[in-house]
Formats: sequence, structure tokens, C-alpha cells
Amino acid sequence: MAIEAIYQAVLNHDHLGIVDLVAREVEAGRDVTAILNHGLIAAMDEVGKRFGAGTIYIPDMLVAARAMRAGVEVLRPHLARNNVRSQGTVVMGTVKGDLHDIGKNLVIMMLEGAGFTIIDLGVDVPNEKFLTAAAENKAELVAMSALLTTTMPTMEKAVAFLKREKPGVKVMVGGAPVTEAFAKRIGADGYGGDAAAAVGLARGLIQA
Ligand code: B1M
Repeated sequence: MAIEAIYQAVLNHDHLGIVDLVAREVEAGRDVTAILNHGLIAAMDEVGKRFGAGTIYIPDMLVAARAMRAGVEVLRPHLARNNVRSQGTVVMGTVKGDLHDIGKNLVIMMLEGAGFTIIDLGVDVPNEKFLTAAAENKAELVAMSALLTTTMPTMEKAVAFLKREKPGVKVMVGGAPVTEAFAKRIGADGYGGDAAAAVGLARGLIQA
């Protein structure tokens, strides 16, 4: 019931009310993954469907995203446990031309929680920036997110560029339109279906 209220708060763009709703659920001992998946992420899926169907518009997506982020911020300390030794350094960003960052930020939170050091390059990241950041921070892994079918070719070029300029670096990719098959085809070392999967994948790739 309370998770339904969180879901509705995203749909109603209630970025103030959602803070209290999520905090109350956390205090009541509700599983934070359930709040995230069934409340916040499920609501953004519905927002996407409504946008796809033409019943809402970009400003509506933006304010729903603001509410989602407010809810995620309450969960942040519960997703991230910062008491572990660094598991390795990961450079992460959303590829050039793509401004979506909610999924990327969730992946970052989960990776931080699992003890990785993250260099967050933000959104609309040019290939060269991935390369420079990986070199400067001696990163073992570069992680890329793409949310648009139109930026999937950009991701392909970014992976090819990194593999050419820094052959030893591992690259993992993810984002709603990205698939395991696509990741394989473009020469990425791994594909994460969601933020939790990204953690196991990063661990495996860094230890390999
Ligand atoms: Co945009 N948008 N959007 N949007 N937006 C989508 C992606 C879309 C599917 C909506 C739709 O039409 N149904 C559609 C893409 C269609 C397509 O490409 N086929 C779309 C479009 C068309 C657009 C614009 C082009 C609209 C326009 O201008 N006409 C425009 C593009 C702007 C640009 O990027 N250049 C645009 C803009 C925006 C906003 C700015 C308004 C806003 C983004 C705000 C922000 O991110 N700060 C926005 C939003 C909010 C969405 C939807 C509704 C939600 C995205 C989201 O945050 N999902 C989205 C519809 C949808 O996805 N259902 C949509 C929740 C998030 C937790 O999921 O990001 O998938 P996701 O991340 C998951 C996994 O994918 C995975 O883990 C995360 C957690 O489990 N994951 C990884 C992600 N990255 C990973 C990396 C990994 C591993 C796992 O390893 C490296």
C-alpha cells in the first residue's frame, strides 16, 4: 500500500511528499530494493509508457524524474555501504548525445555500495573523455549507459574507440535499449541488465 503511494508520488510529480513517504517505509523496515523496484522504477516505466503513448510530454517526464531522484536520494545511504576497501576504480558516464542519468546514477550508487571507487563523468560524455578519465584514474573498468536507440551507435563507436586507444581496458554497457546480444556485437566485455547485475559484472570483469 505504501509502495503504491510512492509509485503515485512519482506519477503526481510530488518531489516533496515522496521524501517523507520513502523515509517512512525505510524506517518501517521495508526492503529498500522493493521500494526502488516496485515504487520508483516501476513508476518511471509507467511514465515512459505514457510518454510513448503521447498522453504526457517532456516537461512531465522531467518533473517525474525530479520526484524519482528525490526518492532515490533517501535510499542512497541504505544502498551504499561505504565501509569496504576499494574493489577497483570504475569510470562511468552516459554516452555522447544522451542526457538520461537516473539509471546511471543508480548503477553508481550500487557500485559505490559494493566498494568500488567511481569516477562519474555525467551525461553526454565524448569518447575522449572516457579515455582520459580512465587513464588519469588508472581505472580497471569503463561503464557506459545509453537510453536511446539513437545513441546505441554512439555507444558502439565509443567502445571501438576505447578498445583501439587503450586495448587493456574493460568496458561494460547497459541501459534500457541495450541487450546482451548488442553488447557482444559491439565488442563490450559485459552487459548489465540492471543496477544489481552491474555489481556482479564489475566484480567479475575486474577480477578476470
Ligand atoms: Co527520455 N526517453 N527522452 N527523458 N525517458 C526514454 C528513454 C523513452 C524510452 C521514452 C519513450 O518514448 N517511451 C524514449 C526513448 C525511445 C527510443 O530511443 N527508442 C525517450 C526519448 C524519445 C527522449 C527524448 C528524445 C524526447 C524528446 O526530446 N523528444 C529526449 C532525449 C534527450 C537526450 O538524451 N538527448 C528525452 C529526454 C528525457 C528527459 C530529460 C525528459 C528525462 C531524463 C531525465 C534524467 O535522466 N535526468 C527522460 C526520462 C525520465 C525518460 C524515461 C521516462 C525514464 C528513464 C529512466 O530514468 N528510467 C524513459 C522511459 C523508460 O525508460 N521507461 C525515457 C528509470 C531508470 C532507473 O532506468 O535508465 O533504464 P534505466 O536504468 C536501469 C537499467 O537500464 C540499468 O540499470 C538501471 C537500474 O536498474 N542500467 C545499466 C542503466 N545503465 C546501465 C549501465 C550498466 C548496467 C546497467 O553498466 C554500464
